[in-house]
Amino acid sequence: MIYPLERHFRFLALLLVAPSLLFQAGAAGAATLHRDDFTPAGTSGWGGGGAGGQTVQRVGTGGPAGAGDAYLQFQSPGANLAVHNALPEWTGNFNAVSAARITLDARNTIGSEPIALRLVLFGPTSTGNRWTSTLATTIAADNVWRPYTFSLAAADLTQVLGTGAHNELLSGVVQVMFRHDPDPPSSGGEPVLATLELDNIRLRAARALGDYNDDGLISAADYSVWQTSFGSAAPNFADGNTNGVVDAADYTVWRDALPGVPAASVPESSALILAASALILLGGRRIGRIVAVTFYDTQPRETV
Ligand SMILES: [Ca+2]
Ligand SMILES: [Ca+2]
Ligand SMILES: [Ca+2]
Repeated sequence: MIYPLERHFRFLALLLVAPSLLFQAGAAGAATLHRDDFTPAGTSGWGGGGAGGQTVQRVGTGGPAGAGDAYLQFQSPGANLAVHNALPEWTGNFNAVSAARITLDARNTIGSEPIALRLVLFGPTSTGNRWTSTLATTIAADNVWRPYTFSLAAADLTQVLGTGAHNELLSGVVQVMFRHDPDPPSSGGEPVLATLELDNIRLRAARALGDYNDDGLISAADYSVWQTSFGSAAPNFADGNTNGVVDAADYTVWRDALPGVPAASVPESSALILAASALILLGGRRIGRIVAVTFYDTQPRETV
């Protein structure tokens, strides 16, 4: 059991020793299984132009990173909007590589209709197994790049065609598609007048514990996210223990996830109490007040 005062000292000391830990932070395995950033010429296998006048093209500049950042542009003049890929990078056994989600940056240009975007996964041809996102993601026509995540989990997908289980689907994906499809989820999508722009389309494993900036690494950058998010009860990657608030326990989640940090170098409660006590002795009343503020600031949130 951690007594309230010890918990408080521990939190303060964690803050104070964190910079030394940051130098020991290293890279974990990258979680991106495949990424299309459209730097190469062409559309990287993404197609969808059709008889309705739709066009797909690579645009060389103006992506999320600004000048020089190429992206994919799909225009639909009132026909179905569906951009898809069947290259080996986007097909095969997703289970074997622990794929859990597809993330991307998207923009819908001003003058378009809002886009209700869903992921569509086509399973083995023998069973015609087809699943799509249960909830559509609205891409507003405001010309702003934003990041979006599309889950591959059974809980987030609806089977709209064929037979076969979700596991069969992910074991033999034959095509990945993003499609305009307002409610309810369907097997064929709907027409729309819109220009959908995409970049950084990534097939990814689940976000690792402690990866608070979702870059596939456990590093100092995640500590910064935790620090700036501290106390927030809004949905937040830095809520590592998923208790609904960014708190001291989430620091521990990050610290424990740091690769290559010997156990002896990780501060634990007894050493932290000594460190905090020494600081109080050295710093006198001013540090004592900081301790008190921190205590009353963090204690109620930890009980949420
Ligand atoms: Ca790009
Ligand atoms: Ca990270
Ligand atoms: Ca938390």
